[in-house]
Amino acid sequence: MPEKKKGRILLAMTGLNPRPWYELLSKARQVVTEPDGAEDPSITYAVVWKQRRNLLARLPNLRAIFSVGAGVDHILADPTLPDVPIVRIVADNLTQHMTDYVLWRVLDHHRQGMLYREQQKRKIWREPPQRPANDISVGIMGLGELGRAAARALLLAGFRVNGWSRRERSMQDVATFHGEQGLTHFLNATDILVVLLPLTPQTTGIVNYRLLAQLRKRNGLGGAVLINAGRGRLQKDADIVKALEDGTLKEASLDVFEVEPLPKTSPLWTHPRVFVTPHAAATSDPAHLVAPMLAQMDAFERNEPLTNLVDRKAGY
Ligand code: NDP
Ligand code: OXD
Repeated sequence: MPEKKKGRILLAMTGLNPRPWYELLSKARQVVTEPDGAEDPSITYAVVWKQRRNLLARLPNLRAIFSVGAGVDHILADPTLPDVPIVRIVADNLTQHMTDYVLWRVLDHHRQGMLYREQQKRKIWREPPQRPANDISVGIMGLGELGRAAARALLLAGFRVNGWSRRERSMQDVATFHGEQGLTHFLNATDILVVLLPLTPQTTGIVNYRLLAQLRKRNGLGGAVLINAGRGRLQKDADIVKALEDGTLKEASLDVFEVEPLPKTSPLWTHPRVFVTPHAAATSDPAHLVAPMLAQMDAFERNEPLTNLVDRKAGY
């Protein structure tokens, strides 16, 4: 039985199955999925994914909000959010999933997976020219927890790596750029663009036609490639289709979309040079993430500081 004196958790999720989270959290603490009224005084923590607007606004004893994802745009979208600390996921398990996804997609584009699948369908025996990985520059937008881990893996696989961040960053063997002033230089030096940015007012719609047109197209891939595993609203779906059609982009791997689930009418579903995954690049696994979340709550109750806090002003 969970100890009664430990802070109680409100588990508030939409679009995600709360069951496994509930089962694991409730082994250690009392958990409810609905507050007992808008001003329920018994709630100490909220564990959330796309919580209902207004749900947290008036809970008088809420001390911290825990995101079950690395991204927190789903939390900050609520204009009534109370002013309490927000903790996000930073975990080896999630980072490894994302690193796998990025490596998988970069290697598939680099080794012409789309072309070979098409050739196989038509029983064509033809070998296109090959370029070594060190002739390809992968540019990562977002050099945070996930971007840096992906960069390390790509370097080990032999690629050249560029990184773009908000503030100036340095990373061994990575050419780093930052801010608006660094963006054009970063794009002009990038063959395969990997987007691992958070969604904020500054990054919304950033992956548009104008940006894609600045990517380098001199590589053996026959054109620039886009991989977006950040957030769907970073991109303009229609601009990606246009860029694919006019040769600005050769191929794209998209894990996230402006509207999710991706509407059945979207041309991205059937585009021959688009690889679609359903926002599954790095799934939050409660079996790995609940224990550290509970440990943070215990530490907080011993007056230790919370870690992996969101900077609300920066929006991530
Ligand atoms: P971090 O907060 O660790 O890193 C964010 C990076 O983006 C930082 O380098 C930051 O710059 C940079 N950044 C933020 N705003 C700007 C800006 N305006 N201009 C330039 N750079 C900017 O986040 P994570 O690496 O942990 O996660 C990144 C995102 O990945 C999440 O926010 C989420 O949206 C997405 N995600 C997607 C998943 C999926 O399954 N598809 C799974 C998990 C996460 P600086 O270094 O200067 O702070
Ligand atoms: C996340 C996600 O932000 O799964 O962790 O999208």
